[in-house]
Amino acid sequence: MSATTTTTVKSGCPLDCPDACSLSVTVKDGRVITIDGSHSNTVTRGYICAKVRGYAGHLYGPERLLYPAVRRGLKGEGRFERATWDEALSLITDRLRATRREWGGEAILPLSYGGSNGYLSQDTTDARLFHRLGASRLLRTVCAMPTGRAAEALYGKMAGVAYPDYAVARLIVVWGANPSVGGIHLVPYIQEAQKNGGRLVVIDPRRTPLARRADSHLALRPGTDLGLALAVIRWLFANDKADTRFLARHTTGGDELRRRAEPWTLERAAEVTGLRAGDIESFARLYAGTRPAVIRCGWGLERNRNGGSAVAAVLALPAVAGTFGERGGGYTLSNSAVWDVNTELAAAEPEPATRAVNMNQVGAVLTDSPQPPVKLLFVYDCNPLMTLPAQERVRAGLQREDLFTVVFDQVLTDTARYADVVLPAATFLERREIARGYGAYVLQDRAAVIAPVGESRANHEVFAELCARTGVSRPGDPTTTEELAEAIYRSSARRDAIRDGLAERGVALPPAGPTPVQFVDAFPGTSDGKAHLVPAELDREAPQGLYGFRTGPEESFPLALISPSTDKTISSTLGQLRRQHVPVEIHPDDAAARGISDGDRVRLHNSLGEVRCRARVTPDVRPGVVSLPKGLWSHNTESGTTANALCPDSLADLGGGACFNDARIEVERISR
Ligand SMILES: Nc1nc2c(c(=O)[nH]1)N[C@H]1C(S)=C(S)[C@@H](COP(=O)(O)OP(=O)(O)OC[C@H]3O[C@@H](n4cnc5c(=O)[nH]c(N)nc54)[C@H](O)[C@@H]3O)O[C@H]1N2
Ligand SMILES: Nc1nc2c(c(=O)[nH]1)N[C@H]1C(S)=C(S)[C@@H](COP(=O)(O)OP(=O)(O)OC[C@H]3O[C@@H](n4cnc5c(=O)[nH]c(N)nc54)[C@H](O)[C@@H]3O)O[C@H]1N2
Ligand SMILES: [Mo]
Repeated sequence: MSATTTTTVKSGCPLDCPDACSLSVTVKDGRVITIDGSHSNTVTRGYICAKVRGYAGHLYGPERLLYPAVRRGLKGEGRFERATWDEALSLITDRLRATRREWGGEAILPLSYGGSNGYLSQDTTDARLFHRLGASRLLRTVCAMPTGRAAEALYGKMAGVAYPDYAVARLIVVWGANPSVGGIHLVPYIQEAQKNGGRLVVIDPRRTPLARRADSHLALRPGTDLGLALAVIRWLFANDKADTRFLARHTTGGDELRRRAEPWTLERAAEVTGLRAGDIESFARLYAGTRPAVIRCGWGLERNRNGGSAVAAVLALPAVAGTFGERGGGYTLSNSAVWDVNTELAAAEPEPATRAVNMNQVGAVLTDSPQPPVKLLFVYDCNPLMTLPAQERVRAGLQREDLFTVVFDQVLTDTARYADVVLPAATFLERREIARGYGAYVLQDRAAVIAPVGESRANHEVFAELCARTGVSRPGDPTTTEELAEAIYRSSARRDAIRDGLAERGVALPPAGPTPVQFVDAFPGTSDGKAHLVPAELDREAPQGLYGFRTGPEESFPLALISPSTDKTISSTLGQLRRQHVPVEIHPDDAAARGISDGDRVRLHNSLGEVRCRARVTPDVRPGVVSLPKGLWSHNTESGTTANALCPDSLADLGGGACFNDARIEVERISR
């Protein structure tokens, strides 16, 4: 009889979510049995989402990659033959070298995004490898670029209102965010505020769970937030509700902002947003007259042609109305910058000045034959076929016979089926990881909970080995897990606070005081410490100037398609566990006009592609808008294509950001 051992081990979730939950993992005989929340991260409060509770399905499911493999079938078919790590890395090394020799380093394109949000597994030895090979640089633009540009220029990425402080707010505005799926630990604090008489306003084209419980749900047309925010700003100035003292003392650009908001009368905003002028005015009045008032700005509003200006206008609101300076007042966007980790320093490798590729346009780059062409694509920490816009262009690129594609992932994704070589990656439970929240104020450094499943290996180890094999390693490079962790901490301006927190509690918590209060103990990180309401750099960057509202090119498709997050996946991560087909949501009026009933098969199409799936007829989306979630896999629709097949690869006004929520399509019933 063999003795069984069961232990409970602490971990921290690094997946791409604001909350960064602290975890308690039960391990029996080296296998993960259950995963639950702990209290180390104070906002986790002992509970976590169902996705991560079911993460054992990701660790041990049939899609898990257990060893390296080399393609034997056609691209896309998913037929591979097992190889050793040595064979796979030799093959990759040869191809990296040959590509560089024949076409130059820029013919190599590393493609990575949010799969592994941890500090150890991204921008460490991977950056070193690709930078030193002189590879094309990747502009990581699919998410958070417009919000990041706006937040940095206006406030220098000032720390935001902490989740627990939402409980004391008297007005909470949830703007283009859906915390009920995308950061669940904010929700109880919002409920607490409501229980204490606080008001809730939700600004979203869909009736989200919070919109149902809100005092006011402003279901605007997607991509029109700029008009709404400027109309509120105009109303505040016009009705003597602007905080002129605050504006004079703590901001620049207030007068110019007022001038730019001037055309946005309630009537014009109503026309553009599809809201009633009276509802906009009521919201403006409520925001002017309620304290503390906090805005939770999400990412739904950034993903369109005016998204950057929209976010800037939303972030300007607390300055104009003067909601800063008290607990529960101000705004929250991303708090990722508060740890001040300098990844370039940590990797000991500055970015070279090689060709920069906007990842929203990878499909075009792979198919348009730029000089030099991309001949080697190295995909890790992302699933581009399912998460980039213009899916059919991406697919056409991945199908190119003369493209050598490496996919380094934990599971056999739809993208991995197109790989020439697949490499198995270790999950955060199989290696050390340093994970920080971008909503919750927390940083956790946790050791492996189990041994690597199969032959999977950690990113930083594999890229360090590729550095050595390609001959770009240098003496003194931080390379081992311990050296890299040390370099990460050393690069941070907050290293002492982090180290003390980790030593005392195993987690590092808030950067200042109990939690930071904006303009009391968190101030703008701009050059002069003021909020810049019309920053010159954004004004230069936005095609029509900051706060300019771009319309057109004229659309020939009548419905706006949005693709929000769901509680089943994180982007496309864990999508292999969601087996069912997923329907598109359409409003009863739009369905009736097209003879579509609930459950009918429909075809969604525009000039970029098509999706065939079922229709769910529901008033939860506003008329004129259809919704098909982000993060689907090919098995989730009848056609094997997803919303991304319909998403344009055009760019937002700031940061080269994605326009996922700026798609126009038509929907038709498929006759049986
Ligand atoms: N239609 C539409 N598309 C969207 C969006 C949208 O709103 N609408 N949103 C966009 C947004 S917000 C984002 S952030 C992007 C995200 O897009 P991606 O960056 O592609 O993210 P995921 O789909 O989560 O894929 C991450 C992959 O990394 C793998 N992975 C996880 N950890 C590791 C690791 O340690 N090592 C390696 N090698 N691999 C690992 C996972 O298994 C997973 O397959 O999608 C974007 N796509
Ligand atoms: N469960 C789960 N959690 C996640 C993720 C996930 O995929 N699943 N993704 C993670 C990632 S990568 C990110 S970036 C964050 C994103 O976090 P959120 O910003 O909360 O997520 P989204 O679902 O992209 O968008 C939020 C809301 O914006 C709405 N929306 C769409 N277009 C517009 C618009 O033009 N204006 C306005 N006002 N609203 C609009 C959508 O209907 C949606 O309800 O969440 C993270 N957390
Ligand atoms: Mo994201």
